[in-house]
Amino acid sequence: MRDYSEIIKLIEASERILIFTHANMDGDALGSAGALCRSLRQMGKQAAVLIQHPCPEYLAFLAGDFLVTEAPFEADLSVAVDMGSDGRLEGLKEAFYKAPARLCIDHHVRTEDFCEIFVVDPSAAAAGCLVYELLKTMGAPIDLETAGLLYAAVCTDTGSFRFSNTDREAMTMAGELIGMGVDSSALCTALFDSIPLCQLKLESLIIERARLIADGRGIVSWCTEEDYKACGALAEHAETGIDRLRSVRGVEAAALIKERDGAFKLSLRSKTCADVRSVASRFGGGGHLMAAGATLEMPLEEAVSRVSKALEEELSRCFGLSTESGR
Ligand SMILES: [Mn+2]
Repeated sequence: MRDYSEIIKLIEASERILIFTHANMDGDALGSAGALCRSLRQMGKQAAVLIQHPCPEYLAFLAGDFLVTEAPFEADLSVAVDMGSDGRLEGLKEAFYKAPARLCIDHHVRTEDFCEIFVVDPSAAAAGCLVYELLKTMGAPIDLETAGLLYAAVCTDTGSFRFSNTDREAMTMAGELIGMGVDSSALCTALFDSIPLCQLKLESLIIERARLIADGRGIVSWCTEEDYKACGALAEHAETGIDRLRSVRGVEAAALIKERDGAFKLSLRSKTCADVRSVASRFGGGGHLMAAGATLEMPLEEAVSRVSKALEEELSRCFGLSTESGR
C-alpha cells in the first residue's frame, strides 16, 4: 500500500483541479486521467483533463466531457498522471505550472522534479493502478464508467495482461472492476478488435520492411508520413506496429521509428532482459525497462542505423556470451 496521505490532503484542500497526461495519449493516460477526473467531480470538485491533441480514434469510445482543450477554470491544483517529466506535456507546460500546487501520480522512473508531491511507483503495471488505489483510499466514488476507464488503463498497459508488468495487483484490480460491472470482453473488443483496415495495411508495410538484427534477437522497422497517406491512415495507426514486431518468435527487443509531427519518434519494446529504457536514454528519451521511447532529431537513414546499433549493443550486453548458441 503506497502512501497517499500528502496527495489526499492536497486534493481535499483544492476546489478546481486540472489533470494532465502525456501527449499522444494511450489507454493508461486516458483511463487514469479520466477516472480521476470523473471521481473528483462526483466528490463535488471542479475537475477537467486538459489535452492538446485530440483523443486517438481507437480510444474515442472511452472519452467523455472530462476532456477539454481549454481550461474551463483557474486551477488551484495541477495533477500529472502517467508521465515522468514535464517534457511530455509539450504545449501544455504553461497551463500546468499556472496552478499554485502540483502533484504527480505515475509509474515511470522519475526523471525530473516538476511537482511538489510525487507518488511514483515504477513497479506498478499502470498509472491506473495508482489512481485506483488512491480513489479507494480516499473512499471516492467509482461508478461503472470510471471502472471501465480504470480497466482500460490496466488492460492496455499490460498488453491485455500479457506483458511482464502483469502482476497480482493488476489482476486483482481487474477482478474487482469486473465485480463492479465492467464487461471485460466488450471492452477488449472495442479496444483491440475494432481497428480500421488502413491500420492493418500500415502494419503490413512496417512488417514488410522490418529487419532482424543481432542474430534474430532484435527487429527494427520504420514508417513515414508517405506511408500513412499511401494506406489512407493517420500517424496514430502506427502505434500497434511495435507490438507486431515484438511478437516475432526469437525476438527479444523491437524498435519502430515513426514519423510524427515533423520528427521521428522511436518506440522500443522488449520481452525479458533487454533494458530498452537505457537505449531510449541514449537518444534523450525514457520510459520503462521493457517499454520506452524517444524523439530522434536526425534524418531517417541515420536514425535507423543508430537505433539498430544501439539495440545490438544492448542485446549483446543482455545475452552476453550466450549469443554463440544462436536460435
Ligand atoms: Mn502508463
